[in-house]
Amino acid sequence: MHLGQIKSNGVVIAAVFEKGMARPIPAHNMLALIRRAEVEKVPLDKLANELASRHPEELTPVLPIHPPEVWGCGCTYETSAAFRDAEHGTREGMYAHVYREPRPEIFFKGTARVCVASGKPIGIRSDSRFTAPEPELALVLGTRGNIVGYTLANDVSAWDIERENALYLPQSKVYDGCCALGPAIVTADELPDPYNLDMTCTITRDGREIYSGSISTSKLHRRFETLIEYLTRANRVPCGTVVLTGTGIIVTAESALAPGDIVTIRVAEIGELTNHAVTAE
Ligand code: DO4
Ligand code: MG
Repeated sequence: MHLGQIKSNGVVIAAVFEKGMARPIPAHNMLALIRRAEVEKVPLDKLANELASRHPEELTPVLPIHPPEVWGCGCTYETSAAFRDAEHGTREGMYAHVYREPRPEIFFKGTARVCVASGKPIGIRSDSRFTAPEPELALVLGTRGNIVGYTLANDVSAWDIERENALYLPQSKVYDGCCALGPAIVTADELPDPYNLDMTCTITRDGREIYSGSISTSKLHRRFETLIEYLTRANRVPCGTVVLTGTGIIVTAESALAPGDIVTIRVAEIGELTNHAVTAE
């Protein structure tokens, strides 16, 4: 089932999305819906179906969830680790170490404040010369760190600031419009093999495609359970936390984001996350 949120009389509520139409779920936003499914111990899709209106409407999806916390995982694909080490001029540096060692890289990406829906602008820091999209599969967690659904994410990052010094990572990762999520959350039951998804990413500038790349999640070097286990060690993340599982698509320097660029991330089973870039002052 594809779940998300819509705006009804100015209030954000959850909805079931089917064939381009939405069936609103009154009096629940996505977080409340997930929490209720957990408390009542019923599958999320079953509860959503019971509570949703029987009358599909043409409504624009907004952010599929307002996550209390978003965490990012890094160097989970060989392409990401190798690119970042090359940037630092070392053949096998700290990124390869993290790729190889049992403990994964996990960083705080922000809260709902920095998240934007499909169709809304993603940010380019005004003090960055090389901001890149990072197309990633994202996990939506329940109260016990269980995966309740999957969505797409763009972990937009200022790679030049990260490259200057590793201690600048939080500044390269966290700022206005740095995290796009959507278009919808696909419930876990509907995605039996999340390690076999084909993801593509394009960047379009002035109507011309300037970058196109793809990756399969089969190339992911970590299991989701491992990422969640490390994330939740001595760290009880709240229900509705979103975990970005890392990028396998590394864009070229020529396609460093410029204002007006359109980034589109696609996974057939989930949908299309499209955002245009603007300068974040
Ligand atoms: O170490 C830097 C961040 C890595 C990252 O975000 C990724 O691999 O997706
Ligand atoms: Mg990333």
